[in-house]
Amino acid sequence: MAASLPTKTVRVMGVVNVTPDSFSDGGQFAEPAAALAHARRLIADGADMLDIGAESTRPGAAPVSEVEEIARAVPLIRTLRAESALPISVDTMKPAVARAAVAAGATMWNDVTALRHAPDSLAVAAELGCDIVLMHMQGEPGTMQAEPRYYDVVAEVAEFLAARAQAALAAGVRRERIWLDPGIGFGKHMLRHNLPLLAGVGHIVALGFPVLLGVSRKSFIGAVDGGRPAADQRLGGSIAAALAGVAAGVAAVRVHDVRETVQALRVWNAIAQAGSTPR
Ligand code: HH2
Repeated sequence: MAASLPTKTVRVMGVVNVTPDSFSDGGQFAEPAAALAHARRLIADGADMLDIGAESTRPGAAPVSEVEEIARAVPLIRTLRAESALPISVDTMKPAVARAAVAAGATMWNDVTALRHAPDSLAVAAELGCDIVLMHMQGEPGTMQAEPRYYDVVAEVAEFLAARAQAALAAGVRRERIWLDPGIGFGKHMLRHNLPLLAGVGHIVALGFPVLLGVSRKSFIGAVDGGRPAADQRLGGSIAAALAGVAAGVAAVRVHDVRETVQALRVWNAIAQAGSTPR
């Protein structure tokens, strides 16, 4: 009898950047056909959800108009929704883009500004009724890496996220819709802030909302690895950092390399199950 595959309890969110300038995949999927093929590949590789982004958040990225962002993201979301029931997230700070994405079939709004970008962000989030990711970022994408400062990065990020969750609840977002994300790499010094924040991510989990963690291919991995490997040469470090989050209880990891992450989680879980089974 064939053994069944070990399950994985942490969800894997596959990243699809329909952008010419993302730091992580350098515009490989900017063309609609390439983005669709990539999304299908991530689903086949075992993604539990997809995150569609049409504007890069890396420092120095060119701003994208609302119209352009919708034109890049919405047809892809519509096509994917027609062929799959998988949860689809839209990575945007613009309420109008979130609204168009949800109308096309997205089920989650991933906002790196934690609903602070536009005056109507909170109200639109409540109205849409979809899942909402509230992410921590110090400063603005363009300048956030200039001189990030914290007294206690873990406490400050936790305090910020708790306050944004309260703001969302007060605006009418339902509690079970709220996700939190510490925003690794967003207004954080490469080693001085990202590493302690990852080490303390359990304090974010303890706030009582599901936590999404995005460490995949980020610069701090290159910095830890001394020689600054390029973004697509950071897989080992990405998996190590994701597993650190898993150990602390995160609910989902946002990754570029879905197949390898799913394998890592299956092995992680198989070991955990073996440890809890009487010998
Ligand atoms: N990281 C990136 C973008 N969006 N959203 C959440 N919730 N958490 C993250 O850590 C996060 C995010 C950056 O990665 P990527 O999408 O690959 O790059 P870019 O913003 O340049 O498109």
